[in-house]
Amino acid sequence: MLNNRTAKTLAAVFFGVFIVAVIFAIARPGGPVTVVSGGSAQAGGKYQRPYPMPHQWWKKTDEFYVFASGGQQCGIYVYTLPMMKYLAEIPVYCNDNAWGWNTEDPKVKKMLTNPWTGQLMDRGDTHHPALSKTKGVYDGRWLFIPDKINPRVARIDLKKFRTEEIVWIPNTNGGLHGDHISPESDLFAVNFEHEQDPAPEIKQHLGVQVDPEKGPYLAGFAGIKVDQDGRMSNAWQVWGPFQTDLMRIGWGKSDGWIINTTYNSERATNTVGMFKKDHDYVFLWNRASIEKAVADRKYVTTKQAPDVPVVSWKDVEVYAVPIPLNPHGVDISPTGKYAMVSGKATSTVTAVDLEKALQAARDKKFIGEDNGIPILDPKVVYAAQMDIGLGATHIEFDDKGYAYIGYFVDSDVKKVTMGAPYTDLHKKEPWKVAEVIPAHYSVGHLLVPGSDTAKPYGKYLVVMNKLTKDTFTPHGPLITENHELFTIGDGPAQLVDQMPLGPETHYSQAIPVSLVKPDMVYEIPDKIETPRVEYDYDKKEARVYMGVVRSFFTPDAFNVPQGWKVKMVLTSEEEAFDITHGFTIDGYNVALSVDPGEVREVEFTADKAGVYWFYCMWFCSELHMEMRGRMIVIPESEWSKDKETKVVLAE
Ligand code: CUK
Ligand code: CUA
Ligand code: CA
Repeated sequence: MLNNRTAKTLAAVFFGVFIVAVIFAIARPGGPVTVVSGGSAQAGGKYQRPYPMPHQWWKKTDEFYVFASGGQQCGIYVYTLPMMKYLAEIPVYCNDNAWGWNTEDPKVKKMLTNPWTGQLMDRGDTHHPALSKTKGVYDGRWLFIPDKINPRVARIDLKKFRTEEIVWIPNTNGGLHGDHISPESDLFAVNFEHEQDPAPEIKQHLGVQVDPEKGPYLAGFAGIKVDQDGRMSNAWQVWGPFQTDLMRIGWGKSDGWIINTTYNSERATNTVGMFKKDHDYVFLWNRASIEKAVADRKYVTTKQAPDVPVVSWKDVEVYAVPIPLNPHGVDISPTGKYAMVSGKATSTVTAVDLEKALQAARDKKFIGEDNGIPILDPKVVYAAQMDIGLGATHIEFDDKGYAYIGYFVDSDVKKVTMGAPYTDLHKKEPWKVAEVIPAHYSVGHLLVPGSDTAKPYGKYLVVMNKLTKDTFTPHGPLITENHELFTIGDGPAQLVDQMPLGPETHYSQAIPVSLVKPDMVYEIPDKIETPRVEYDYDKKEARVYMGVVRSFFTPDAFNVPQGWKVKMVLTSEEEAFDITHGFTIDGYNVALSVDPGEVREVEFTADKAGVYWFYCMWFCSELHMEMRGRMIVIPESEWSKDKETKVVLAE
């Protein structure tokens, strides 16, 4: 046997040889493409980067876009799999200078303004993005994302990677949480996690009184109709005694059912109170029964929203399945048969057989009721209850009959076998741990591409850790998040990459690159506004129509009386892709991007007299620095009509 010292010397020699080999490889420019080994995957495996790096390597190697909610970042992060290349942010609920999305654009401002109070709400918290579907699988048209702070839902157009529309939800102050899209994308639904003392009309219709200080309060969820062209509108709300946390809209075996969890069946107002009962619920809501209640006019409307029907939980078909201690995630298996539910304060994860649950509901096999909601017998509807770890959070599914359960406390992912029909796929004993995958650290959501569809893609697992600790180089007390990529499928999961991503993603969805075909430029409108300045003395408004093209603003100077409103329409006449211009004015708190072919509006008040340069912020040509112009703000007492700017266009 080698003594310790010999072993160390041998190791040093080995390491030296390895280093020399690497240096040799690096020192051969123009040599054949090699793969530098030493990663965690199979040496020379496809997840390692080649050296020298061929141009477009990432583009040619990536298979999926990932859309990750940004949490307090307010929008969506976009990156790719398997190369983990951070590409973009899609701004939604906050001003975002980097991505040219600010509220001096009246369209952005309108979307972010509460229609009932008129208040601009440019703070947000995004949690659960949902990709649009056709026939239960992703179609690459839109991405939906609600705000948790304010009651609103955004739709992002995947042609432009931009927020296209925001619909505000009436009758609630905020606290929207879980959400999901129906298999044909005609209904988007979102849970009210935070209980409310709602409008008197709602309390009266429900026949429930609320003590504004002590509660118990009311909650429910909202249904949003999505048109063929994506346009959203409030369709209905269901209100009742219980808050609701996470949601899935079923498909396959659970088609037509909205499935959500409550962790506060106690209807308490503090943490201790929310743990009083040893169980809470998963609810099964029959979508058709809600629509029938609306059609039968069994609803009320409120002063705030006279056209949004509010239905009582008593007038719809709903069942409860007891789930131990404060469930959080509820996720549905690919055939729609199982709802897997995690309990935050229990070591169990429950698999509810939705087929059996719906049969038991038809047979009226109840073991009681809670606030009038019939309770199904766990003995009949549970497919399994697995006691396999601490702090279960969320669950994802692959294409081979496995479920992946994230654990916050255990800091790992348990890969488990599911029951029939999935036993045909994995051919193992069902509801057992097949593999424990360590995470760094404390798992929140996880992502397997296509997990919430009838046909998951499998192949990759991204673990979204809530804590990062010692993973990356230190950078102060507020620490980045960590998305960890594993390959899954044949053989044990392999950690192939880790990526820091800013605070704080909750859930992500991934779609094949081939299903998203973004436009790279805007279509230049048929009629381009002639550059000009119009002065409206009645409204005290100057309207500036400005052309934007390398490397000019036309007009490049305009006069405006002090105190007037300035409304600008900026038209990019660029047709070349990747030539974005910016528009900002010294001292005026105005900044936007103008993408190729894009028409952008800006509004502000010219409240300070003097000469103010505006300039382009995106480096667009070698004359980028020269791409600037002047706004001259003249005190009203010195203004006369002959100061009006006349734009003379060069022939
Ligand atoms: S919640 Cu954040 S990890 Cu909003 Cu989906 Cu569970
Ligand atoms: Cu246009 Cu820089
Ligand atoms: Ca509880």
